[in-house]
Amino acid sequence: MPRSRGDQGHLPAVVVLTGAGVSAESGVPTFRGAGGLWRTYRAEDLATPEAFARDPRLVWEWYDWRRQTVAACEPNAAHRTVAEMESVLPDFTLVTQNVDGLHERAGSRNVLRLHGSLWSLRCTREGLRVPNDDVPLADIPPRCACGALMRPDVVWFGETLPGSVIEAAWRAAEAADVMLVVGTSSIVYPAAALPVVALRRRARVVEFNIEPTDLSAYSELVLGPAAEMLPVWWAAHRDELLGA
Ligand code: BV8
Repeated sequence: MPRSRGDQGHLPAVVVLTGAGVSAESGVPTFRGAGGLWRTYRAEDLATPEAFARDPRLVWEWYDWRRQTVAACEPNAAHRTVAEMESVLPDFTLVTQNVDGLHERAGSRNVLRLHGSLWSLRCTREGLRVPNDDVPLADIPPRCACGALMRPDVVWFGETLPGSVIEAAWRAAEAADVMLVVGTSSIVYPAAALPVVALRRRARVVEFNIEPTDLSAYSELVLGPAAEMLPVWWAAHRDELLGA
């Protein structure tokens, strides 16, 4: 288990980083796996500022379809386990690459959303953010009260992540004693750099995936569906992490 930081009273700092795989068993398509979104659509055709500038209606039709798909899904046991960890561990940080909102629906309260949210729209002129959970969307493409186009409030390829969010995630990774990496292909940066930051600080990195990734050579890989394996791992390690 994690190194002590000297004082005996120190309880381990635990960070959980999730990707699309944590929502797979809820029925939300992943991006790169079998049946993944990027298998059906080309990321550069839909998840870039250029794609939106070229055809905002097409991009919004894709996001409206994704919102409808997610709205029909429920959080799974992995999301619920993460929410329970947050409620009992004194030093816990959840960082997600997901935009589906299932962590929040499972009860997670403090979520560092690296890539934004399907459930927020942003005015392309003023930057104003508007929560919106209409499924389907009333208008496609939606417009702001000022008349300008609204865009999905997500981070597209080639766009920088919200500074405060990635900085908080980076600090948490640097301070982590234990990092659980759940359901991510560890391909997209800067999110994929977070486990490397934790490893450099000699943290214990445990990966939950149905197949190995580039991170697996440096992590403890727990093979199997997250909704099954994460609750089992938490039950086996809860006391250790609580310093019991
Ligand atoms: C940035 C939009 C600074 C929201 C997403 C060249 C030019 C420009 C940039 C780059 C470049 N080279 C690299 C970059 C950086 C680029 C990048 O990393 N590209 C990759 C593809 C190489 N990153 C960026 O552009 C980021 N911004 O760097 O800004 C900058 C700016 C300009 C120039 C340089 C730098 C922005 C990244 C965010 C992009 N937005 N989506 C949306 O519509 O969703 S990325 C997309 O991938 C999603 O957000 C998703 O979160 C993310 C990661 O995917 P995963 O979550 O890992 O999902 P995936 O399907 O890949 O994997 C699922 C995993 O789960 C698999 O391993 C599978 O085995 C597993 N699994 C499946 N089922 C289960 C399971 N595990 C457990 N249980 C199961 N049941």
